[in-house]
Amino acid sequence: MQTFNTAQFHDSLARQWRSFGLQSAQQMTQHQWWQALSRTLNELLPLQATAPDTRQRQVNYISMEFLIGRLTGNNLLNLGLYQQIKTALADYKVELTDLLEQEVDPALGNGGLGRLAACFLDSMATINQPAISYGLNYQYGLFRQSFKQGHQHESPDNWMREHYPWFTRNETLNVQVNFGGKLVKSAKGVERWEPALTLVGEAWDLPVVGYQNGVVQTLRLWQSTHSEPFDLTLFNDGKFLQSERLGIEAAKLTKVLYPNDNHTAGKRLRLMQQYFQCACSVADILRRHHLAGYKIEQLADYQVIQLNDTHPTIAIPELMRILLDEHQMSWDKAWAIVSKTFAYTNHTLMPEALECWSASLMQSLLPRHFAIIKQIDAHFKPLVEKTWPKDKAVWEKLCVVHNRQVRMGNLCVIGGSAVNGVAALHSELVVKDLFPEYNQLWPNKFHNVTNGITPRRWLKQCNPALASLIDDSIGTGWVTDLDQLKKLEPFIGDAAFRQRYQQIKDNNKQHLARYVKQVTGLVINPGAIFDVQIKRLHEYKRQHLNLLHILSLYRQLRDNPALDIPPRVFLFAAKAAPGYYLAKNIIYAINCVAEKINNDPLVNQKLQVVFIPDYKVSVAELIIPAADVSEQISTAGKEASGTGNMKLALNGALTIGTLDGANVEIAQEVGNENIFIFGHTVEQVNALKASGYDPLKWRKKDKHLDEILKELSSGFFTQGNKHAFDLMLNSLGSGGDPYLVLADFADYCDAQKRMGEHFIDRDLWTRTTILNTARVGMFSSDRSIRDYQQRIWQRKA
Ligand code: B1N
Repeated sequence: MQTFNTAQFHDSLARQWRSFGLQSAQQMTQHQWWQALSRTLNELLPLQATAPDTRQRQVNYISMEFLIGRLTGNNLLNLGLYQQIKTALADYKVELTDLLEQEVDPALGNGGLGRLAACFLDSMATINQPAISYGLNYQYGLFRQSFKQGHQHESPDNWMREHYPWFTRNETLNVQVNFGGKLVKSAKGVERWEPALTLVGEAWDLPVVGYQNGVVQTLRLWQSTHSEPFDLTLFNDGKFLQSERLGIEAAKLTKVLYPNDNHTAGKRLRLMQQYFQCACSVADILRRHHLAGYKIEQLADYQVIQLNDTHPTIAIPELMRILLDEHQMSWDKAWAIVSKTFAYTNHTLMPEALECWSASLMQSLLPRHFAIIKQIDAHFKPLVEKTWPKDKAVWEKLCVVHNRQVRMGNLCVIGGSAVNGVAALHSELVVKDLFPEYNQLWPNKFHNVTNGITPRRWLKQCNPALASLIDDSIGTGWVTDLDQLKKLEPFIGDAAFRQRYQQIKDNNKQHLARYVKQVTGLVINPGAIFDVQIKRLHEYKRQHLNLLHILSLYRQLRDNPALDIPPRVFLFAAKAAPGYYLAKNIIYAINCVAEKINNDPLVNQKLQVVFIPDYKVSVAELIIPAADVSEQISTAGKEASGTGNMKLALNGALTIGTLDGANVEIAQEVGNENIFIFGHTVEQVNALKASGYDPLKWRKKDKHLDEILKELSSGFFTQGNKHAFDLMLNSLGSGGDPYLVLADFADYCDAQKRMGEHFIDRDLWTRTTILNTARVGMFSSDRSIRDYQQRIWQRKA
């Protein structure tokens, strides 16, 4: 808990309103209040920083994405100042919760991968694992989403980073980054890189506040500029546009976050972003290492660089380049350091997400790095040759550069000391399906670290009523030791506790219903089951399977309006990558079906469908505490982990899901009777595919399903347009249904039915939801970070 100096606080606040040109605090707008409060807190912070423990290796977490969400409320909570500030502001007649709503929601990430990085920041600071994290300071975050006649519309997310009050620009940390040009041979035959372009990386720091422990770490986001962004001579000659050309060109680099999730597009600018981020971060890591008084040879003893997927892989040849070219180290000595320093987390098995760069692009942009990568291959070859003599196929699979492609996953495995997957099942598949031969070479390199979520944001902050019920029941220790939630189990026998728990859920549902009314105009029934699917829109996540079940209920209700089922509201929230037309078509289909159902008086007392626009962290914070049912219905083997599944279960939603990703472990923790599992398992999926899966056969043998699909192509939902859902329907038909939607349909409907029956017994339902909260303690990101410490960061190489 921080000590709070009221006088200092008011002084600092006064400096803020004066800086706005105002005469008193009362003249501030709500937005200025948020700015002023945040700047004030940020100014007070560094004094509270605790020196890191230098006996532990420091973690350098590099990620292209950090989906941090709003910071002011979270920082207040972690500082332990929430109540005091609330009271202090009340003196000015300012309501803290209103003020916190003024904050933009920084969207510097796409989905699970970026949000995981943000949860890890919170946990590393909270358990005091010395760490610094590196990313990019995008001018535009993930696009904002709205719907026009049911279609997704994207607009730029200009989140005004220049005025974000939590940033501190650190001018002394600028880094120069080179691109392009060529390699020239010196007289001694040594190759030297003569780059064609040099950019400057500026360091923009955000504070990462540990939970009530005095620790403040840094998230350093690099922003691209030019050392001479403006040419005065050109300007004086009247060439105004040209005079700013260099600055504008440089700023392009960190202009916008690529909006793809689980997909790679192979664009030149993206590779430039990756290298820019890695060059700045590696330079900064070495600067800090030298500043601490250590020798370059000791790098791996004091630093570990954790790569969040392959996106920052180019850091590996970058560190090699520096050791070889700037420190004149031998290859073997440099390699020994590099391969001990890096560790890699794999987040996906989806082929379209595995990064491959064209060799010619890499060579033209980073000629020295490309040469180093080829040398890495050359040094690796003897080991492969020794293990699989004369086996060309194995070598072609394991080398980095093949068919004029540079395979970043291979580079990570060869160049790092550890590889981990993000859930037990996923880590098993990483070894079995992706890297079996590497596992044969280096069995000790491969690990599992199951993902986690921070209980600070995903329970204490987003669901304060449930958090205080837990505090009252078992004390406050759970916030940093989530396993303590187990102590809630005996309370399922306590009727008063159950009633309070249920009341909190009901209140949260009413709160969400008000938000839905505000953003969509739709009035939803807070007494209904709130069944939510909130995640990126992707074919493998199968939002269209959910849609088919909704259509099944719709048909049943039309056939029999008296059908005795509990009322249900299906809530979706999801963004589709702008170029992903199939995903956009699924959004459109859901919106069209929603429009029809919500306006059909025959069914709309029992069935409603909402697509909440512009899904982002702050919207997740509203939906999750209000959810009754959590849809985790990806095709088995496709979702590496999922983390929304953990947040929802923690907040008392029951999962309906496949045996995929972390669902497997959630089922183990909560017990099979407290979760609704359905669908083909990984083995069954593989067998079905091997035997030649034909969706038409599945459609033919299920009349109900056939009718639903027919109705979708009848124009019934689209004012006669029979082709409106062609993309989605083709994928389910002649497209071969690659994610087995039709094969899992019947079992899914059956699980949904069981779930509806469970809901009717309200007391049983409440007991089950309490057990979910009580039993998911292992999914704290504090536990994930401790696993990283034990299995990867503190392991002696
Ligand atoms: O990473 C999350 C997992 O919980 C999810 O299951 C997984 O889908 C997600 C390329 C990705 N994997 N790969 C990406 C994101 C952006 C991009 O440009 C790939 N995201 C995941 C956390 O482990």
